[in-house]
Amino acid sequence: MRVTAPGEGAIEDILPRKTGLERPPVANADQAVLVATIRDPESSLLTLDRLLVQAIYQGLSALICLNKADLLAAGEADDYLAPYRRAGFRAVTTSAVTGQGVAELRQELEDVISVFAGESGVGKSSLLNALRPGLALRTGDLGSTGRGRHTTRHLELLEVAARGLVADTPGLSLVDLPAIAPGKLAAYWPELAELAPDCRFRTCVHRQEPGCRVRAARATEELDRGRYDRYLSLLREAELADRRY
Ligand SMILES: Nc1nc2c(ncn2[C@@H]2O[C@H](COP(=O)(O)OP(=O)(O)OP(=O)(O)O)[C@@H](O)[C@H]2O)c(=O)[nH]1
Ligand SMILES: [Mg+2]
Ligand SMILES: [Zn+2]
Repeated sequence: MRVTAPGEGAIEDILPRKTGLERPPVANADQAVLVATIRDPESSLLTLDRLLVQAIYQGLSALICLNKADLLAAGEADDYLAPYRRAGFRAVTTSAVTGQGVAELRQELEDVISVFAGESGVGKSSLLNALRPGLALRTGDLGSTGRGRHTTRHLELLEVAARGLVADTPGLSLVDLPAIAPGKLAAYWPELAELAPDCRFRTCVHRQEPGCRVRAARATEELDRGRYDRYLSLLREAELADRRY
């Protein structure tokens, strides 16, 4: 930008961006770290799946971070993450309180630009504080509703790992699905995309078409039911959005 008069400026050039997240706006990010919790708050799996679709759509690699491990019973974290790991997603379990998993998370942040996303109150700012003691980002209480209070209100880019930059973002509780044609949604669902070539119809959306390999996999629980059901929810949304245009 060039200043043309006090308080005025002219845009001279617009540089191309590698990737752009619509909300939050972080240009040139490589990786999305999607923070979720099972308890205090119980974050929504539909939100997590939505964020995964959005990350893949934006060309970002995705890392799932299940935080507040200190509030979980043995085995709970692994059960929660199993369907995601089977689908090929990387996942870490952390606690910003005890420090569990923080070294592993730091390793995943090296050499890339990451953006933290997830519902308010899941501990995004707390994790960054744990990654870099002395950072002292503001963190919030869970309000009387047991959900977060949107403590982080602006975006900051922080160095928390070797050559690793991270953007702390205000909590995402409602993320609009990018405009994906219903027929393309399964392409953003790795475990569905893998089975889809074996469906009878090339245009199969894996709901009730005959000869659907995905439905067959759901019946035998080869495919996680929750993930499949949430795919159907987002498929419905994509169809409704499609009809509006
Ligand atoms: N028990 C437990 N509490 C945690 C952990 N991480 C964060 N908290 C608490 O959860 C609350 C919310 O943490 P924040 O770091 O502010 O959450 P956030 O995701 O940044 O929230 P927004 O900025 O509102 O999006 C605070 O009271 C933290 O102390 C954890 O690993 N275990
Ligand atoms: Mg925050
Ligand atoms: Zn199918």
